[in-house]
Amino acid sequence: MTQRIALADQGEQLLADLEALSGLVDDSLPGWTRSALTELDVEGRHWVLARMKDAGLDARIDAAGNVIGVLKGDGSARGRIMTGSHTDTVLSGGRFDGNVGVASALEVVRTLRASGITLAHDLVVIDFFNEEVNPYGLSCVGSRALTGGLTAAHLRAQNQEGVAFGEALAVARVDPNRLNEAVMDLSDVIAYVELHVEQGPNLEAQGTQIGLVTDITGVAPFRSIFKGRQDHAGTTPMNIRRDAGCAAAGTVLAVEAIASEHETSRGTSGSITFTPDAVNVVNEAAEVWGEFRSPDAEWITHARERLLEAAHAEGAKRGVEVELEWLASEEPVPMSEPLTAITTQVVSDMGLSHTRMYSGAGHDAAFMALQVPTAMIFVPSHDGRSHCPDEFTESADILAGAEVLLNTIVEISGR
Ligand code: HGY
Ligand code: MN
Ligand code: MN
Ligand code: MN
Repeated sequence: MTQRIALADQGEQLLADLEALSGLVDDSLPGWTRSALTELDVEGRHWVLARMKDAGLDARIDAAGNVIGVLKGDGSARGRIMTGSHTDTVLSGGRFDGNVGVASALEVVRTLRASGITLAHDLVVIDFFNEEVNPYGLSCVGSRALTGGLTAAHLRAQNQEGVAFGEALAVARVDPNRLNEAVMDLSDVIAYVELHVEQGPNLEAQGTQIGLVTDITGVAPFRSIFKGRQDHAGTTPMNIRRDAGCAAAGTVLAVEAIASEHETSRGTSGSITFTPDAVNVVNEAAEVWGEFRSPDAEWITHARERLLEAAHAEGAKRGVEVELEWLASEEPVPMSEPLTAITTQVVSDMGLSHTRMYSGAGHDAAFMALQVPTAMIFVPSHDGRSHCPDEFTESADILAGAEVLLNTIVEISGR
């Protein structure tokens, strides 16, 4: 039975940090918005840098915009332990997604120092840059860069205005020509553990306090462009129109239909734009950005083929040209069973109810898991809501999750 270590100051500073982060947002939008590739996000990551330094970490921002702090161990064990998450948000998002993992990692450091506990291993705390899908269709930019997964093709990805992602990095104070300097040799990392809100309904529905993630969903984002002919809405007979908007709408419904055939699959067309987008004009062009998700890589492959067929069929019956490209797709990723067993033992010792579960949300942990033993700890999301202003997690659940993170790291380090 491990001796449970309680958070310093009962987690008061952790909650204060979350409150402060929720104040660094774009107030012109509902909910909480701190999009990557904005001045606000730069301010947010510099706030994290300062908090890391306040907590006694040797901290820096790497060439990919990741904020990285190191708490030296006593050197008696080889290797490093890593923990963290992200602090960027979706548009009109919540204040817990990502932030809970970064604020809790800071609390772990403060508690270790306040308790006079020196780990055997160095502890690396990280706030990953740009975890949420950006206007170039790319997510997990910082964790891809750190794990060597960011490619020149990613930098060429364009937004709806045709601007390449590599050009957009300047606003984030990231130099695309130096990204390779962010690649970290992870061969000595014995564990990466990420605390995150579940963003789904399961824990609260089951009345369970802690989720232990078994695997993280595969994601296949796409961009589709439809080109028809602009016409008068009143004088153009239906049978001679080349309505790009209708071809796009048919494709959106195809995404929904394909994903609805399978219990664990998800299909979302999150962004659709019409051109010229006027009430009395048949749209000449349309653009749909969306994604499929599933724990089953084979299903994703099959769904991609079917959507391509469906989109082209929607175009063909209207004389609309269709282009559909798949963006940075990711396979489903299993978490480390041995590491999850340690976390499970810690949670049991702490007397917290817990369950194993799949993550329908993507995470930086999915990229870390490709190279190092990785585990994720979930805490409940009220009503299962996330990526929306109603996203909410009780403070007591956050503090319990942070304490699990703390005791798991201490257990891994053999203290
Ligand atoms: O989109 C996701 O699943 C994650 O919240 N970035
Ligand atoms: Mn998110
Ligand atoms: Mn997240
Ligand atoms: Mn994440």
